[in-house]
Amino acid sequence: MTVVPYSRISELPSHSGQAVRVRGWVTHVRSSGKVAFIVMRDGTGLLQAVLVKNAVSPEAWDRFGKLTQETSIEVEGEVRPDARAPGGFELGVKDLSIYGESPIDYPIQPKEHGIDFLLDNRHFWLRTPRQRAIGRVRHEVEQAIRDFFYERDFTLVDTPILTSAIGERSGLFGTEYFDLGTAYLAQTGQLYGEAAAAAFGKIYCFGPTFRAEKSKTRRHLTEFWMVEPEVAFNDSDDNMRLQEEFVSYIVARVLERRQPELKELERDVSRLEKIKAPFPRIDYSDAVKILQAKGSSVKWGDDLGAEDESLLVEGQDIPVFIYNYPKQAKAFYMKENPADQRTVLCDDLLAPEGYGEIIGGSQREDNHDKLLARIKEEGLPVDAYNWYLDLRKYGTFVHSGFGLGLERTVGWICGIHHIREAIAFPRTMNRLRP
Ligand code: NSS
Repeated sequence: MTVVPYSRISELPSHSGQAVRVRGWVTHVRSSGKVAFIVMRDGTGLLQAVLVKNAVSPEAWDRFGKLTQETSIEVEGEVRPDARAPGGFELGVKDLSIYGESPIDYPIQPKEHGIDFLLDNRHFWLRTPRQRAIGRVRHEVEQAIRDFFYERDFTLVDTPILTSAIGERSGLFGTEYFDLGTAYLAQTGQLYGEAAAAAFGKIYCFGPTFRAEKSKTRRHLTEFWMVEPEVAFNDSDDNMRLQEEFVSYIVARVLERRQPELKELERDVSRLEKIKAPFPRIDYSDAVKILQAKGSSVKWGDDLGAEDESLLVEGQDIPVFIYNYPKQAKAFYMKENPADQRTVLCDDLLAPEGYGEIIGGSQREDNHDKLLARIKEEGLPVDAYNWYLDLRKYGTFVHSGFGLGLERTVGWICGIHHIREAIAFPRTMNRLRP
């Protein structure tokens, strides 16, 4: 007996005229009494499977009658071209089996659902075309990130998630750690990345980071993914060049390989096609003047809020760097600007279309005493930073790096409103399930 091979729906065009078996989930069914249609999906595409009553066993015909949305099934039959079918091919069914039935109260129905309902049912919401498209764009962005750094000979270094208190200013999640007190979930891998840069020259880390920020905005998650390169002997200028090359590469890759997904998302791709390096650079002090002229109440010394960011990118088609912020607005590790000691050598990269900051980067303070003074000024526990200070004691070096937020980048590329849809199972202040 010949065994009919399994095929994924996306592979069917190469099996035209052949018998195959396909496994997946029913999206909908219809029947005219003698001919029945199953539309099913397997994650790679949609398939129309056609049963003719006289051509299948009575048992198979009965099983068709039991199908509901999300029933998991296997169909066997012949692949044939059909211009009207999704994907241009349909399956002439010889046999149908049911793996798992699905009661008719399946929560996600083809109608409008509220966002809380959808998030409560995230495990099912993921099965819908739009969410799948976002997931595939994210997957492509992650692959592009890895390829970009691999092609440029960066070494991937996985930095710890359980840390002693170090990182950014925003809130920390703590957990009991044996006899050593409290361990904190990493807010950044950067400080470890700096240590690794002295070992490998060019590195990046890429993983989940955690911030107990009490912000309920469309740009904040409590768990998000960040990619952080760190390069020995790069200064702040080199750092910005790397960022614009990196962002252009990621967008180009999605345009090249994910057109069907962008179409599903109804993304205006002409906006993305404009994303090419170099990006404009605005000095922070100039940015403040621009903002004040536009009526903002921002004062020199303030960090820029979401509204200010929107005002700054107004009318811009491509991302914009704002660089050299005041020292007091930024993290302790940023290098003092030799040309203006009130500021630090850093940059934020703001995405167009109001998506806001997707990257924060800086040259790092490489002078031991200045760094120590900043740690003390911020009231940070010097003990916890001894190893980090050592990097400035034994062979200090000019170095720079940045962190790109994955969900914000995916949100922008997909053109979605809230970044919680850019991760499979989002974590926010009021959501820990599913
Ligand atoms: O705080 S950052 O601006 N910078 C750092 O963490 C540095 N240690 C990076 C580095 O130089 N290696 O965060 C970087 C990016 C920021 O631009 C956002 O895109 C993203 O990380 N980010 C977030 N995304 C989602 N949710 C939250 N809460 C969030 N916070 C930062």
